[in-house]
Amino acid sequence: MSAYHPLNETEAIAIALTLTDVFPAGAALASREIGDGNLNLVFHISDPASGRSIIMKQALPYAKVVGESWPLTLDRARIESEALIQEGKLAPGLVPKVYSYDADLALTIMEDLSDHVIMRRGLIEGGKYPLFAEHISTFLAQTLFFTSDLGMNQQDKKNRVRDFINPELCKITEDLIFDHPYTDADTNNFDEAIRDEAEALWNDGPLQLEVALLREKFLTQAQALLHGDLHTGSIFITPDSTKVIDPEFAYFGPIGFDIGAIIANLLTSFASRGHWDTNEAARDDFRSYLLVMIRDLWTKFDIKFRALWEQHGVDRLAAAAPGYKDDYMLRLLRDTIGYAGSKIVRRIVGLAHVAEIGSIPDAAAREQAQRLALAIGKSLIKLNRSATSIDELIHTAQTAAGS
Ligand code: SR1
Ligand code: MG
Repeated sequence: MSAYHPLNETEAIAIALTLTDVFPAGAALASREIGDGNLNLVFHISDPASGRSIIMKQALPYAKVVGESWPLTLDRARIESEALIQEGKLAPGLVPKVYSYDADLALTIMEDLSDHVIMRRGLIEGGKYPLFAEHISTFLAQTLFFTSDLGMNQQDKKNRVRDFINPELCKITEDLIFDHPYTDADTNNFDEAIRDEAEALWNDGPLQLEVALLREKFLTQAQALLHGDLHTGSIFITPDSTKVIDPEFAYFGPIGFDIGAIIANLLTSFASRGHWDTNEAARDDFRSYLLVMIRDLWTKFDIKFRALWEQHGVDRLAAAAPGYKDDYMLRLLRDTIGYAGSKIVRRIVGLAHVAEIGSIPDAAAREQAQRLALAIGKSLIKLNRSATSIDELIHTAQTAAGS
């Protein structure tokens, strides 16, 4: 047992060498710090001789993206390892295996997924993932249904809600997604070229009403155990395999938040491929591919969640009351659309951006992508309480893009 301190690569190797069932005694291990997220240290440890490797993820006591002035609980490492273990039971093969967790060092050792790519990067490079909608809809249906009051013992659920109280990480979301983009906050971070868009957000009362309602639900509705930060940077992927990582924001919240998060990030990818993209056919093909994937994702989720409910539902009245199931699924769709919109807006005006748009080299093209993303995001937020079909989300994206 060691007192907490951020590990260096030599220390990471020393700890890895204690994993005698992974690495041969005396192995000459190599270590690389590969963390490119906003919060943690991530070491890739490998043994070139045996070809074996692991990932060691250590929480820092502050938000790396800002620095030591933003302290952050180390308990998020516990939340993350417990969520990964839970998700691994409910959605086998769709998360990395956890080998061990050290509470003192806030350190989780897990399966190395270096044969996969981060989905955000894969999409930037034009990658196509034919099984993604199938895989992620299974992940969402399994993890969300079986941690909800529909699919698990309702007394046990209350104990799990307690285990996953995650106030500091939730506060980040409450501020960065559901507050700061709608006021002149210090954390906001946007290109001067779109200041008019930012100021319009700060003055759009009807939009702020919708965001306040979505925020209220995020604050109060313990519907199921969420991943909590399910963007394309939290997914490792190949054409055959999908692995969801990084559930440190896990808590019991509204189901639509997770589904909306992944759809939002597919739509920022959509917005990044505009008429500035000189290969028009490739651009249109990729955009269609993304929209088909979004429709498939929701449709498959809806079918799988309803099927689990039929087979494993634990709530008598929810099953018996005429119309309840359809009403519930409609509310999930509407939440999904509203949260997707909120998560797009924060990626353009708020603190943390997305590489598919931020890395567009031409400033005018980048500005157009940002404006398109904001148009989609705002429209989805305003659609959230009236939508009746995923087709309305697809149509919103197409209309905003003029296609
Ligand atoms: C201070 S953390 C900024 C963002 O990074 C994480 O991935 C979450 O999305 C969070 O909002
Ligand atoms: Mg993360």
